[in-house]
Amino acid sequence: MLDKVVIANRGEIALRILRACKEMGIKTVAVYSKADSDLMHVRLADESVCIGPAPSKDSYLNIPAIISAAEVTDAQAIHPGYGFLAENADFAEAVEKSGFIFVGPRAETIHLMGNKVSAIEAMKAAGVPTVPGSDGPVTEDNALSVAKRIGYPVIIKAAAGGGGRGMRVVHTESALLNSLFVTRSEAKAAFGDDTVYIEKFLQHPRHIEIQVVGDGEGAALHLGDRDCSLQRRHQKVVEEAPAPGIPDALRRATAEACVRACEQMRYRGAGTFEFLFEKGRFYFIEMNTRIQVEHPVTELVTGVDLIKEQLRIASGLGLSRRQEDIVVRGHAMECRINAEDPRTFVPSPGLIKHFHAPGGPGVRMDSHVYSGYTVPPYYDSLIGKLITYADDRAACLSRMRRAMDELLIEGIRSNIALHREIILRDDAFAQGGVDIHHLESKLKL
Ligand code: MV4
Repeated sequence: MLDKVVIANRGEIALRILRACKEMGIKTVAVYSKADSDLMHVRLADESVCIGPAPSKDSYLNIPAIISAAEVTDAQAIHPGYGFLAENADFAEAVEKSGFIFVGPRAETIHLMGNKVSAIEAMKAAGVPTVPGSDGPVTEDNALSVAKRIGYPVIIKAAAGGGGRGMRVVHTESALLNSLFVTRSEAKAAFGDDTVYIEKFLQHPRHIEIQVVGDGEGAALHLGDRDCSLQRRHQKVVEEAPAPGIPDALRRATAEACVRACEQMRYRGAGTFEFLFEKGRFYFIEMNTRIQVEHPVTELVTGVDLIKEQLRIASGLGLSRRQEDIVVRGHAMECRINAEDPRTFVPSPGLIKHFHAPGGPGVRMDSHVYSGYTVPPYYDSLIGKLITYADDRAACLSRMRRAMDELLIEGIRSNIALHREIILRDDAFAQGGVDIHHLESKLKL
């Protein structure tokens, strides 16, 4: 097993990684910016190293500073968490070239999945269902014929984009070539790569993703699915596992195709296959090569600690289970708690005068904040995740309403009222299976 790990992140995920390390007897090194010396995981870590000024580009995105921290503390491995450098192939490569273990896939895999055109190509080869589209980069010469074949509306996406960046919907043939030009220019400016591709635009899909783990040597398994359809401006707000109302055979067939893709690429570590689900079919759109914010819902329904699994894999111990050992039982739901105005969504950093976390049966609070903690203005506004688990979805939702009423955050604005008053009281949400537009449509009323 690994002896000492650098946690190259901040906030709740840094604390989550620290907790897993401590339980496994792994020593921890916290790296933090000048704005973050009061973080809970910095206090709890065996060692800590300040890696630079508050802005992310000078600290959590500073590759040499993070690698230096691993060198001076004589650590063996670096866990990137999510966001920041987690899906940066150059970082993964620099970590391994410097003689450390990157807790995640090989740089080559991150690179392959980072390009959405090559990711889709790899998925097709493994039998994962994809969206009808251009089958590779689109050109000014074939765009009109591709769009005619698949039918309007279509969506033009940047190959280097993802997560909602660099896309454009086109409803008519007359608008296609101009949109192609604009999307290409924006992709070039944002990513330094003007490669774009076309897909059929699905108008009312759900966002369902499948969690996988691989040992890097061709063994892989899946841990079921999550429904992340409740989102606003590409920011997930509530996630749950399993996705409600999906036929079992289809659920299993899609997950098994993901496992085959992992086996083919000898995938290493934890990963997520993102799908759109519409009219009874799954369509692959992207793969995330990191641990995700919403991993706890999968942990609660499977009993697998995904961070420990990442650390096991990184240390060369392989997977802790076989597919037959994985059983999805009950239902879990996660509400993201953000330091933001519940009506305007404007970030609300500042002093948390009082914080009280809910408890009781089936309740988990993943948060780094405490009474007297000041949320700095430099990073994203996620300050915690309230997660509930119960035998079925209705009981899980009822438990979430109860737990959300116990959560107390005083001194800053938070989206607790959005959860309590809008989402957790919504009949359509209670029914299950709302699409990706549901929350935004509801907020417009
Ligand atoms: C789509 C789509 C409809 N059809 N692709 C947005 C984020 C990025 N991961 C892919 N996205 C979408 N791709 C096709 N062919 C609609 C979206 C989309 C979306 C997807 C998942 C979650 C929220 C979303 C919000 C708006 C659009």
